[in-house]
Amino acid sequence: MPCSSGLSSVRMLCLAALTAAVGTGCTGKTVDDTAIGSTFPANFMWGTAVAGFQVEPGCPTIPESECEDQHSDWYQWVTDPELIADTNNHLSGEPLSDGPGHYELYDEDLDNAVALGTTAFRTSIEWSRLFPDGAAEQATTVDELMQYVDPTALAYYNAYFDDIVAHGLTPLVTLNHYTLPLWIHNGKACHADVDTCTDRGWLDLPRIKPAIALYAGFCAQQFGDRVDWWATENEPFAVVLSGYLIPSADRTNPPGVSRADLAIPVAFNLAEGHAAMYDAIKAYDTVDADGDGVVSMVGAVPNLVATQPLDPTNALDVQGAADLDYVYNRIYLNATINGDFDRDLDGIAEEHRDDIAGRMDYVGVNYYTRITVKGLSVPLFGAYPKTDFYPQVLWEEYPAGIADVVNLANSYGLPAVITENGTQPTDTSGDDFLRPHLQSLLGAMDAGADVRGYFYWTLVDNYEWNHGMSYKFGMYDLDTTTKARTERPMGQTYSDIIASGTP
Ligand code: IFM
Repeated sequence: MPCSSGLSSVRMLCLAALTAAVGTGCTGKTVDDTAIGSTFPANFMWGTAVAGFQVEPGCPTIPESECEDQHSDWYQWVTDPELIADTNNHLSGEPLSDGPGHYELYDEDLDNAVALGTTAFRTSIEWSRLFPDGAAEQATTVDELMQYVDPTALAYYNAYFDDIVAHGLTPLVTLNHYTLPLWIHNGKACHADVDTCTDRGWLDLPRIKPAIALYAGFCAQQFGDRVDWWATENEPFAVVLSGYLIPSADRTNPPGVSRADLAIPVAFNLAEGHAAMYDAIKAYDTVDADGDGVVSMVGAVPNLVATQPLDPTNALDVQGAADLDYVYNRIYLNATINGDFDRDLDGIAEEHRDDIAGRMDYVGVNYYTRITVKGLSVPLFGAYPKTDFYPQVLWEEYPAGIADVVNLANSYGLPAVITENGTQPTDTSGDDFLRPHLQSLLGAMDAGADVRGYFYWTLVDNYEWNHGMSYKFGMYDLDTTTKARTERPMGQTYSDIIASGTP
């Protein structure tokens, strides 16, 4: 993927610019010298991050029917022959069996995480693994859900969280890392006709909100004795952009449609989903797992970008950069933290929701990139005034921006956790990528930023959504045939930084 783009149409450029974060190796190193000499706090969470759908498949001996969760919208999206055959969906068609097989090999992966010196581990639970069929929708309480749970999945997660804790790793658990059960979101049917499909996922708020809240409450009830750090939703803006607004070669999420009239409501439905999950976790996680006096820390995980005007002396560009920051970074945070809903994206929140506000204990920040924009005199999406930007420089790794995004999170009065930051490592990425980002992060903390942890994306090469295994972000390289993991040179740099507390 290029650092800058000469794509001719506004629409094509935005397709590439606004989809989910994928860093690909362009550098814009800025090292904050104030960080040199200071150290990260002793209790700082050092981790790596994975997600169930991406890391579980590929078991060496467990049959695919158990190793792969075959009941999610994403399973359908990447395996359905008709969807794959349609090149507009940009699906690699790579079999999930090429994945790392974490479902079977998680103990080895946790050993590897410990070998790096990490103290925490971010992973996710798959809703469709616990509740593979729609019968679960008959439950009206968390306790009733137990009769619909898949016992194999429940046993798996219990053993999994036991093992994470036994490795001395603090779990940070995402409840919704994109995937939804097929019974609540039939991405193929909605891709074919989003107006008439019946299992509509985030489009059907009255259905998904209570269902996802019960699922969250169930997880909190079952696993809260080992988990204190919860993340409700991963990269809600990516769900919106790549699923409903501008699916592209960079990322297509199911249902992969281009409908601004649906995309914006989905963004606010995700905010409502977060709040419902937050309340359920608070009600059902009653155990302080690590004995630090805090029973639960519940946040969401937006992917935040650093934004910059193409020409800082051009008022339109300056406004465009500010508006990209508003739409990409702030809409969801304003809604979930302050209860302020700006449904027409005009910069003014017409609606305040007390039933949504105040439901965030920390902001999980996925940080990958800076986007440089040209301002537009008319909005890209006519009905939404704040969409008056035209991305020019894309996927630029920009270490200084990590300070910008934690300061943005802190500006809401909340601590930040870097829940993802990563690259496709080369032999020099320890010095080119990791150190500069962590120097900037430490510089921000020296200047007062409240940041509780850093999770590198990712531990071992995994299934990068529509791209399959072709994107390799791992601290550990994966041999897709033997499933052997081999530490990349950046791993040693990470270990050194963790051991010394100094980047
Ligand atoms: O692999 C993804 C992850 O699932 C969400 N954040 C960005 C990563 C790299 O693209």
